[in-house]
Amino acid sequence: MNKPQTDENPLVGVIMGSRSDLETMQAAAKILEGFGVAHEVRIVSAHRTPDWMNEYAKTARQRGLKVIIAGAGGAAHLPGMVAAQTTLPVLGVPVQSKTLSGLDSLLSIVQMPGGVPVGTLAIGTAGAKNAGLLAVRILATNDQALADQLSEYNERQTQAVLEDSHG
Ligand code: RP5
Repeated sequence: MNKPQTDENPLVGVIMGSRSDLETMQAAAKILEGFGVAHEVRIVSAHRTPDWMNEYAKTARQRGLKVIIAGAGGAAHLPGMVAAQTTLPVLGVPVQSKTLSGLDSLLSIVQMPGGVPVGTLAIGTAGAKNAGLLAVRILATNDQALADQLSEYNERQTQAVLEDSHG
């Protein structure tokens, strides 16, 4: 459990409240891998490992991270509590919960008080995928090669839909 998955000098931290969130959050890691963005994947629980969460958030910038993607389900306090303790951009992914289908996760993450921003994505895998893409877009503001890769990604996506449409 909590096996670190770390590239050298990670730029993006993909963290989640539980191992049970991993299947969803792999969608973010897969995007980062596809774009060749160094990242790490960690289980960091706001409720079960609060000290570790504090340490992770407080040291993230000095370790060289540029963006944190935080996924959690149910009483999903992880993204907000991390955002409260770092000046890095934090992207929150509401994981689909069994009991309330992720509406609880979404509302827990999205309703932050003014002054402590979390960029909240859609519930589930689409949200995780888009968090990965947003992290790449943030990094691409200062990286032309990454921006070119994003253009190619968009072009491939468009072509795939057109091919589906025209047969
Ligand atoms: C949250 O509680 C986690 O993010 C997870 O989505 C949810 C349930 O966790 P487990 O009981 O499956 O470990 O902290």
